[in-house]
Amino acid sequence: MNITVYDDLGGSEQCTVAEMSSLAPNHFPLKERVPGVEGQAFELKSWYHAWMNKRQVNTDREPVLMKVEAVDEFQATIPWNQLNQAVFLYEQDGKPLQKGFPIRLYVPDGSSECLNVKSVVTIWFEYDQTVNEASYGFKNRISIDELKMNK
Ligand SMILES: Nc1nc2c(c(=O)[nH]1)N[C@H]1C(S)=C(S)[C@@H](COP(=O)(O)O)O[C@H]1N2
Ligand SMILES: [Mo]
Repeated sequence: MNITVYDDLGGSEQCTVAEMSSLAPNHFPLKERVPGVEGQAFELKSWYHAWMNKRQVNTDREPVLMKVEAVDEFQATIPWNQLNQAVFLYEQDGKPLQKGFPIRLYVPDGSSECLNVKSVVTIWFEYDQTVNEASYGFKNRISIDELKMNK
């Protein structure tokens, strides 16, 4: 299963877990940042900079937020300043994740444990929106009929 990453400056890329984690400069056991949780993680922000550099995109501008979406359409939107300790868990016991595959976000500095999104498959880095608070939940799944009824 691929992970699609959008940088919101017009670029996007599909990566496998192996491609993402091999680009990441900083790997460690997750329990160093999230006590009690086993597995290997890589740091989000240093991965982000490596990814932008690899694509030769100017990294002078930091994103203002990251948004992620999971296989089950659970989403989280997180201000960049809550992501300093954020990591992606990608391996447990040397194997792909059984829970949270392909990768799971952990946000130790975040406002809620609900931001630890399992099974992330889409990532967006946004530069222009303003958000002060993190949010999470299931994507709106309003049918056309409901939209008509609410008119
Ligand atoms: N993909 C996905 N990730 C998710 C959720 C979800 O429903 N789907 N729930 C979130 C919420 S509300 C919480 S509290 C934690 C629960 O993590 P756990 O399953 O490891 O206990 O996962 C978060 N990540
Ligand atoms: Mo939660």
